[in-house]
Amino acid sequence: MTEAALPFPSGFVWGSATASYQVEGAVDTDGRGRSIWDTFCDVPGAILNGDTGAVACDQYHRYPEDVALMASLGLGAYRFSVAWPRIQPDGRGAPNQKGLDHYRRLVSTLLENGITPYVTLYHWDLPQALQDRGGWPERDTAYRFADYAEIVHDALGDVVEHWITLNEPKVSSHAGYGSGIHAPGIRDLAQRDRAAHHLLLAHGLGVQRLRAAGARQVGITLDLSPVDPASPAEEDVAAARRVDADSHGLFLEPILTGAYPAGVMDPSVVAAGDFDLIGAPLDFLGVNYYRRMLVRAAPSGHLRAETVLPSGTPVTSVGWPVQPEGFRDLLVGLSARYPGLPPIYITENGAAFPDAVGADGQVHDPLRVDYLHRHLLALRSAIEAGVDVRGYFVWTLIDNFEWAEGFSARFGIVYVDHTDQSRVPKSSATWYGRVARSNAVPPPLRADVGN
Ligand code: GBH
Repeated sequence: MTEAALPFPSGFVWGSATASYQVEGAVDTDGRGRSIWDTFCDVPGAILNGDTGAVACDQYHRYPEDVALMASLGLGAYRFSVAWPRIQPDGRGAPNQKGLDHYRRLVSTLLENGITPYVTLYHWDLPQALQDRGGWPERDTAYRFADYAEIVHDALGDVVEHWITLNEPKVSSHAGYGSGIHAPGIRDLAQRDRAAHHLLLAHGLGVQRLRAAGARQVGITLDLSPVDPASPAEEDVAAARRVDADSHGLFLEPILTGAYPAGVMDPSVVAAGDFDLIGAPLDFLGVNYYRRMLVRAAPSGHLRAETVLPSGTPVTSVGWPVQPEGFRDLLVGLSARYPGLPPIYITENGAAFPDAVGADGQVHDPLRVDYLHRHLLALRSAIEAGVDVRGYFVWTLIDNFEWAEGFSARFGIVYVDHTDQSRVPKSSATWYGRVARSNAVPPPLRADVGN
C-alpha cells in the first residue's frame, strides 16, 4: 500500500460474511432437523445442476481452518448465521444442546483469534416442521422465531455483542412465496404478503426478546438498491416507483418509520400493536448492496415492471451489473431520506466471477479486486459525505452454495474445490487483507481518475 492510500475512520470494522446453509453441510449431524432448503434441494430442477447444501463447504467441521484463514488475512469480524433447525429441530420446544455447543465453539475460536462475531439469527433456513404448519404466512411462526432468538441469546449472549435478527426478509417472502425460486418454492401473492408481514413481526418480537435479555447491539439486514426509471417516460417512472415500494418501502418504512407505504400491505394481515414492535429503535441497520435497478413498464406481471440492464455496463457471472456509484447513491440517499437512520454496517457486498485455479496453483481474480476496489472507494465517498457507516463485510469468505445457482456461482475471496474441500485464497483475499490491516483503500487506478 502506498502513502497515498485513502484511510477509513479509525475503528472501522473489516470482516467477511457467510450463511449457515451455504457453508455448513453436516445436515444430519448432532441432531439437526430438516430445513426448507433440504426439502427444496430435493425438488427436481429447483437448483442448477441438482446441487444441494448437504455437504456445502463442510464448515461445520472445518471452522477451525476457516477461522485460521480469516486470522491470517487480518480480518477483524465474521458475520455468520445460526441454523435454526440445529437449535430447535422441530422449530419449537426445548433446545438441542449439541447445536448450541457448535456455535459456542465457533464463537470461542473466533474470539481466541481476535475476530468479533456478528450473529445473524435467520438466513433463510426455516425448520421444515414450521413450514409444514404454514411457514411465514402463518402468524405463529413469528412467535416461534422470538422463542428461538431468546434461546440463542441465552447460550451466546455473554460472548456475542452484535445480533442481526433477519437477513433480507424481502428475499424470504418474495423469492420463497412469490416467485418461488427459493425454498419453500411457493407462488402465491397473498402468501407472499403475509410472509413479509410476519417476517417483520418476527424481527420486532425478536428485538423485544433480545433487548429484554440484555443484548447490546441489535439490528436487521436488508438488501437495498437504488431504483431508477429506465427513461423519463411517465409509465417507466411509475413502474420504478412500484418496484421501489414493493422491495424497499415494504421493509424500510415499517422498520424506520413504523408504518407501511400506502397500498403495499393488506391491512387485515396487521394486528394492533404490530408497528410498535416492528418500528422499535435499532442500534444499527445492516445493508447488503449488490447493484442498482433500472426499471421500465411491462405489459404483464404483478408489478407490471421489469428490470433492464444499462448498456455498456459490465456484468458478473450471475448477470448483475457492476455499479459502484449506486453504492454511494444508496447510502447518501438513505441518510437524506431517514433523519433518524441508525449507524450502518455493510453486511454484504461482493461479486461472482468465473474463478479457476491457474497453472501456478493460484487463483487470480483481478475482476473481483477491481469490483471491491471501486465499491470501497464509493463507500468511502459516502462516509466522507457524512453517512455513518461502521463496518464492511465482504460477501463472501469462501465459494459456497449459492442457493438456486448451486455451486456454479463463485462469490468467495477464497476458492473452494468442491470435490475435496480444499481452500485456496484468491488474489482478492490478499488484497482485501491488506485493506483490513491498513484500514485504508488504495487510491483510484489512473483510468478511474475523473470518473
Ligand atoms: C444475498 O442475496 C444473500 O444474502 C446471500 O445469501 C447470497 O449468497 C448473496 O446475496 C449473493 O447472491 O438482480 O433481479 O435479482 C442477494 C439477493 C440480489 C436480491 C440482488 C435482489 C436484485 C434484483 N439480492 N437482487 S435481481
